[in-house]
Amino acid sequence: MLPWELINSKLEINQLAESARLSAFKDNRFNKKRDEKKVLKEIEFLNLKEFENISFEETAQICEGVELARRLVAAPPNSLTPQEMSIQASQIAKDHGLEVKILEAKDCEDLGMGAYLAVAKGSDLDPKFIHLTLKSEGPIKEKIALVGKGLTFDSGGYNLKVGASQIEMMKYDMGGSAAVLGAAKALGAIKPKGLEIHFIVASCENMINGSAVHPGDVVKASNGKTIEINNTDAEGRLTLADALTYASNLKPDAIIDLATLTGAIVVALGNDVAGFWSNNDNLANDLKAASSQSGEELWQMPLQKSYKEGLKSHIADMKNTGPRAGGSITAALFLEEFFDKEIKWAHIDIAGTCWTDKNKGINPSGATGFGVKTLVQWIKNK
Ligand code: TOD
Ligand code: ZN
Ligand code: ZN
Repeated sequence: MLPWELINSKLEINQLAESARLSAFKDNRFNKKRDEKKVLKEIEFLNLKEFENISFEETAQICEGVELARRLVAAPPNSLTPQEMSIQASQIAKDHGLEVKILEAKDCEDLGMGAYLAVAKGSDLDPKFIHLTLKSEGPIKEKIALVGKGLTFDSGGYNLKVGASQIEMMKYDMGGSAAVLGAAKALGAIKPKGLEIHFIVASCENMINGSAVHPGDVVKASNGKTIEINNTDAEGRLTLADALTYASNLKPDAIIDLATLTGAIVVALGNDVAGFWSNNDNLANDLKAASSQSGEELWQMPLQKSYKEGLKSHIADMKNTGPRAGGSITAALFLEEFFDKEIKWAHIDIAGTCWTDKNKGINPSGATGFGVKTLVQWIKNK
């Protein structure tokens, strides 16, 4: 029995329920225990007489979003392909009444998405550009775009991941899109008022074949800027360049992108804290508030303008990789080139927090579902 004098609000009881449910999460889809029926069925709170009629519905809806994100990240790359990601997104749309638009390679070509398609062409699997829209009933007071990096596998391309770079882990390189799709599921169920929310994922693989992009190639993104690809393993920002341009063209009030973008942020902040950057103090403060409520830890990093020097190219408008020093910051500065300046923006690098080898009550697969709870809380706080 818990000392109930510690629990003095419906919020804390819901937080307790959420922790219990997410700690009991199991994912045995890919092993012989797949038919095991030992799953948590019910949590009963006793002697809560002073708290009558508490609803756990919203907590359950948020947990479903986190659990979906975990399943997406944990799924092997031969299972969660761009095609499968688009099918999962369409299912969310169907279940919760969201609009769904899946752009094929040709549609992306017509939009001039030369950066995204340069990454995608190294794979024999078709890319799928996913756009879900949740529109509340009644007057819309704010339009938001949530963008997730959706590399279902990142080999590094011709700048192949070798040595200790954990290529075998790179099924997780769509953790940002898992957070966005998990949030789409949760918010599709919660149905917040007065908001139009766009969920955008430029999904593809980063692979090597006869058509794969060469280190040194110059490509043009859909906002007309040219990029010299001096490192094919910095592919996430190339896909995000076109995804952010697409989001910007929707003229949202705010854009948040989430990506497993750089190892540099893992070196800087580790596996318990994600780094974020923003061009707007109000948005930054709102994100910090949502993070302290969700329990998902964020730390604000600088948009150090002097580091833009490192992205200068002799041949194109910019290059996609700067010096190793400050690598997570130059990645954020690169992204800032791909949306209209007056749009409030935040970038969250979850390369460290999207996966854990510490079995902190999280299912043995290690996928955390990081980002869903903070995105949902940020929206709920509006
Ligand atoms: C980088 C710009 C992107 C790449 C990232 C990725 C690194 C890896 C682990 C620290 C490196 O030095 O190889 C770094 C630093 C720990 N690599 C990265 O950060 C090429 O992992 O592939 N993004 O798509
Ligand atoms: Zn990469
Ligand atoms: Zn990547």
